[in-house]
Amino acid sequence: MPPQFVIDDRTHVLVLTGAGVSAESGIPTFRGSNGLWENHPVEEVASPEGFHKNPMLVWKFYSERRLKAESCEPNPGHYAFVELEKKLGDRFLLATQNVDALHLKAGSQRVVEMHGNLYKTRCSVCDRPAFDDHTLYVNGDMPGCGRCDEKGNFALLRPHIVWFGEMLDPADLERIQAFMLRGAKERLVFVAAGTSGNVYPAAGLVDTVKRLKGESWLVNAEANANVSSYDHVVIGKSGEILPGLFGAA
Ligand code: BJW
Repeated sequence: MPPQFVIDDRTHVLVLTGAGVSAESGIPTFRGSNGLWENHPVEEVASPEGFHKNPMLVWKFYSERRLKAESCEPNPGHYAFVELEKKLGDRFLLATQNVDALHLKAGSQRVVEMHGNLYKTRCSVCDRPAFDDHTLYVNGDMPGCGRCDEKGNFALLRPHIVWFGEMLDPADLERIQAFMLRGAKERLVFVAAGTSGNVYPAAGLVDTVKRLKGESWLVNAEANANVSSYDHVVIGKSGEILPGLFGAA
């Protein structure tokens, strides 16, 4: 019998996903062999300093990822969370570190994109809201804001991505926190899948769940950096494990 946890009408499930969940859809992960960071130094393409130094390189990196992700489809791991949400409704929240939007494409609704969205762009200077954008910026002309330009200053558009050293949206963190506090009043279950457990604050969620006396599960291809923090660990591919993980009471 594969591992399974039972859902009853008091169960609240907070999911955290990482790049491993999209690996079976054909999207490369970050760390490890063939990971994105192997050929693209993280400080050059995923930091504010890297963008300031060479915006063209950063836009090329994200444009290539836009192109790649657009041709990818959700896999059974993504759909397992869609089914779980149908059962739980408001007692479900999916926090993803992934920017590929595949959870949304699969049909998940209660989604927090902690690290942004590949298909959104915002101004690097002013506070105009992020907007939908599938453009591939590869031809050398860097995109300008348009609004800042009106005031005579050229301001670069940038990917709507949370880079290292940048703050996550406080509203996203508050939404996750509020969900955990509400869930802990009944039964809080935390399921992390396909993440190396290296990047904070996402990697710290399991510790918060523990403090709130919740139960935690890790589904990952290998023992990750914070594996010892979890109550239950299932080693394997998320697209194979997740569809059978959630059983009804
Ligand atoms: C499979 C599989 C299959 C494969 N099935 N599994 C506390 C302590 C120390 C440092 C910090 C701290 N708090 C904050 C920091 C600083 C920093 C940080 O965490 N640094 C660490 C690296 C040490 N964090 C930040 O800067 C964050 N900002 C912040 O906290 O602001 C306040 C602050 C600032 C500065 C100091 C202190 C406070 C922002 C983090 C932004 C991360 N951004 C990135 C790139 C942008 C997104 C993008 O371009 O796509 O987000 S980094 C990259 O890593 C990306 C990912 O979302 C993120 C996590 O990676 P993930 O998803 O875990 O992927 P992998 O590749 O690492 O792992 C995949 C796993 O899947 C592997 O284990 C495989 O085995 C597995 N797998 N196939 C199941 N089929």
